[in-house]
Amino acid sequence: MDLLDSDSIQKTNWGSRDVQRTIGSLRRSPVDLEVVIPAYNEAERIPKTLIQTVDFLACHKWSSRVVVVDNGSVDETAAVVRRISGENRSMVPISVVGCSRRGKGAAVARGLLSGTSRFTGFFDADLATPLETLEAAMDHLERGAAAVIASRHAPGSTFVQPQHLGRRVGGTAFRVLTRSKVKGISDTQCGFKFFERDALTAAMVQCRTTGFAFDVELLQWLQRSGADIVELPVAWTDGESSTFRPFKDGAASFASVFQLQKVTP
Ligand SMILES: Nc1nc2c(ncn2[C@@H]2O[C@H](COP(=O)(O)OP(=O)(O)O)[C@@H](O)[C@H]2O)c(=O)[nH]1
Ligand SMILES: [Mg+2]
Repeated sequence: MDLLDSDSIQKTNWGSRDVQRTIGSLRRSPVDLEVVIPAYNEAERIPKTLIQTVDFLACHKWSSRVVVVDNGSVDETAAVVRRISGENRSMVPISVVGCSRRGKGAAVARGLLSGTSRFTGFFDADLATPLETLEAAMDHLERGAAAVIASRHAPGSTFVQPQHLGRRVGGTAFRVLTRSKVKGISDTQCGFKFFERDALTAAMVQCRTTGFAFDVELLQWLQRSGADIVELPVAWTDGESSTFRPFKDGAASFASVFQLQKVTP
């Protein structure tokens, strides 16, 4: 299933005939919206997430599909998703794809770039951002926005369940660091972002960040292309368990942003 990994995505000449043929063979049946869920050791919480997501999507006018991207899970994430996909009788299909590169950013890039729907985006497996946010997001996209991102720090946003103190302090420092890189955006890291495909592809193929900080680089490239990014305030609930390791992933995220400053001054 994993015919195109993120390494290839980053080094690829997207215009070449061979690549276009490969992409053609990867295409899933056409839908209006593909929802990507990156999943790392999510065997426990993904069943509920998938059921709630397809039930929600099935009630809307847009045709849609859910694409779970699993890379590096050591639990049964992929097997659990395949089982639920097989049992799924909804109009909204569920696919699972792999990705040979590690990291949330690599997984999201893999999921987003392997589709063809007019609109696409991702959210985290813990559904920390309410699913209903997608209605407002699609509304903006259908009216011409290039990207719609959920925000925990835009005016009007609330915390139903806040993160613990350590994450809040780290998050504040990260926001200060990224403020000059992504202008006018109050929260680059909320795990809920949706896009118009052409705008997304042009920005995403430039991205090199594979870890948790990939959003910063993606938003930066979108802004450079003049894309209209809408920030939506949300009522956010911190997930019970997080795959984010504060020291390892935190340090890597800060390092990625410093690196970004060097590469794209
Ligand atoms: N495929 C993939 N998904 C990841 C990876 N790291 C994190 N994720 C997913 O990214 C999302 C991050 O959400 P979460 O664990 O709640 O992190 P937090 O909200 O930052 O605390 C979840 O859906 C994770 O399963 C990874 O290396 N690969
Ligand atoms: Mg979370």
